[in-house]
Amino acid sequence: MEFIKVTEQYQPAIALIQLNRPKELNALNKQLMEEVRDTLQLLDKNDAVRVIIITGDERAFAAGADIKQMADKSAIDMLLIDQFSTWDQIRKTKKPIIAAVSGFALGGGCEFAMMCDMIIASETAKFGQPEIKIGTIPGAGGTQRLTKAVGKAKAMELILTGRFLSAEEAHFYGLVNKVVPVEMYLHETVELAKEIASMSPVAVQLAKEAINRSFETQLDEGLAFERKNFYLTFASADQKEGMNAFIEKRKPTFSGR
Ligand code: DAK
Repeated sequence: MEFIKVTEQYQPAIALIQLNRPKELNALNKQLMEEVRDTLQLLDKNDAVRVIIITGDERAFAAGADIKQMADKSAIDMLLIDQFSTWDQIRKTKKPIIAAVSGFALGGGCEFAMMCDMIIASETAKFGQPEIKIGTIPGAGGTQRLTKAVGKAKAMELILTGRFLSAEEAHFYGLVNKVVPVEMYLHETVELAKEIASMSPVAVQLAKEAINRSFETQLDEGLAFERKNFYLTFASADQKEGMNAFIEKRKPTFSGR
């Protein structure tokens, strides 16, 4: 891998993907996103990994898609390169992904963080969709996910002006789960990952899938989907283990079956 670093830590079952183009503020070029996609597909199949963390470095999570790679492209070039299929595959990851964000999360970087399931931010994090300043608009979900996260008025302001949202504001608007001092953001993310990794991975996967459904369906359909996944947990050894452990007053050990 040229543009990412991957660390797998099986005790607890966590994998860390670090975006690694520091000089370019982790600008997301085509190859970097393909490396992320390939890694996520492998991690999704690896039973030893239960939670995935994606991070950048202190200065930047990612300052956007690589403007230098896009600048001279035509609409048809963009259509044929079809980077969206890579992003769509990333979105299909079944295991929970937590973004650990410090510094800039802009444009595609903000969209990438929002594609993750949760965000832990350092106090220095800055979120934004500044595409308007370079004559374009968000293309990887920014107009949809940011609006759902922060509401219409704030999303309009951010996307139409390109202004940045501080970590504190991002927390206020519900875009991020928690804001911590910069020296703590990775540690805090690992703590959250550990807690999730101690749960039944089957139940975690089914819950993630059901939550994501709420963005795509009306309530009736979403509730029916949730109900099916709820029934499905009763087919798992983990549900038996979890409920028996509660009754026997002991800690459950989840096998992922
Ligand atoms: N692309 C390429 N290079 C970038 C970059 C980017 N997005 N952001 C920063 N860099 C590079 C800079 O060019 C500079 O490189 P050198 O000049 O040293 O070679 C280096 O990183 C350091 O940046 P600065 O010197 O500018 O650092 P400052 O601290 O002064 O400023 C900044 C930091 C983050 C405010 C500034 O770099 C900046 O405004 N960056 C651009 C932010 C931006 O406009 N982002 C949105 C880009 S458009 C798609 C998926 C997604 C998207 C599109 C398509 N498909 C699936 C098809 C998303 C589009 C975008 O994200």
